[in-house]
Amino acid sequence: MHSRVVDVRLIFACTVFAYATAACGGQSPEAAPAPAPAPVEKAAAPAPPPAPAAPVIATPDAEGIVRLTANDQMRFSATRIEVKAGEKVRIELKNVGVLPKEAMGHNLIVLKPGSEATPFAAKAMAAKVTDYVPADATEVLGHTKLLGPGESALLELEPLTAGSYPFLCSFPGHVGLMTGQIVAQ
Ligand SMILES: [Cu+2]
Repeated sequence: MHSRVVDVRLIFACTVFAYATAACGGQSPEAAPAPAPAPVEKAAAPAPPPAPAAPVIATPDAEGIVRLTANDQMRFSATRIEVKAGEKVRIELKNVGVLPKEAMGHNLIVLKPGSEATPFAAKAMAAKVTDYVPADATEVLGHTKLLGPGESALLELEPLTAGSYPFLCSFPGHVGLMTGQIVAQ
């Protein structure tokens, strides 16, 4: 017991000396190994950015209608709508939110293949009187009116040729979250 205390004191003294001169054990300061860095308390890793969500797919129901909803969280219920090429497309959009239309209205606009939803939405912001659908937009294949809470509308499109057709809600600020693709195949 006694010798252990002495040992501890010796080690302590040597450690203090080592810090003071870096020469404990007769090594020159240059030869002293760098003290191992104190273990750093690992900070909680920041949450990884959310992975791109897998598309939620919607297809026509038994009546041949794709049922899509939009909510107060600025989300469509599907981000990918799969239809058969060469068949008429019917998509029902229902606004299932409760917020007023002026604050959280939704529409469904389908664009021609190759069109970009974001620049379209930027143009559409100025078209409030026409429910955020610019009258002169040539890339629009079809659209619903702007829907308030509890409202729904049916959008019918002529048969699509195989391809990918962007869709979006053009209410100001919604395009970042409310876009998707209609895939005809
Ligand atoms: Cu919207």
